[in-house]
Amino acid sequence: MPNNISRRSFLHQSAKTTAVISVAGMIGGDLLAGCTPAKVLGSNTAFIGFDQTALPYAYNALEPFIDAMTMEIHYSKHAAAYATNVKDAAKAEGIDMSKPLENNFGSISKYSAKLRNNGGGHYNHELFWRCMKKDAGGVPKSKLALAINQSFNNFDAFKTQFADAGKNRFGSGWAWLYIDKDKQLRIGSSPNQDNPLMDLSDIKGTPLLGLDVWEHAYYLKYQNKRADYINAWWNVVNWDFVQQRYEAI
Ligand code: MN3
Repeated sequence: MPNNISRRSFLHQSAKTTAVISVAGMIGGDLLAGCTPAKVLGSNTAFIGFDQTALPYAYNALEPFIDAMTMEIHYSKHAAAYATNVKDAAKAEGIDMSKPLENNFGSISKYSAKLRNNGGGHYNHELFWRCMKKDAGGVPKSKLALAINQSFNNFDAFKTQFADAGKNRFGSGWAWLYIDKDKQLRIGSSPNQDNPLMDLSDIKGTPLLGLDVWEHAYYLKYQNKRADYINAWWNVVNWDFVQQRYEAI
């Protein structure tokens, strides 16, 4: 314990941290009961741990829009490697892995590139898998639908702007629907495995919906046609999950 922190304030801080995590865990569990094994996902304050969680559906569940082989390689090779590597980096850099991974994103610029890239890679994919579902797509409902209409005029205009964020991301990265500090919905994109929670990100906020536009996410089926992949992806968007995240904020 650093000398300048008294035992009393340390204990107080620890208790506060524990309470926040418990509440977040309860919110996440409640929201997603029977929906996904990742109980810790759900609200903006709910956390993602350092271990890779089970994919909440079969590799072929998102066919024909995302093929089974792409899903298998993406989940069991690419995403699995991020999960392994983030733990290596966290161990080397003295990070407490019992705490939420995203706790580190606000100061990620102070850590190694290995932690940034693999921490982002792991977090983004854990979120991405849950942003998709078999027999999903359609349109958002309720408060999220109202907010999207308010922020982007209408759902079609939102889709166009979001798709453009993905199409125009040069090289590898992500498109995001996120909520900024003023609770406004925003669309943006980040390079590589960065995300809006990171202190060095150009866009800042809490991600609600993420789209992986790395070639490994679509190349086997769509080759160079990223726009076709994005167009097909709308058919598997799990709006219930996105809405739960939005309403939990
Ligand atoms: Mn990926």
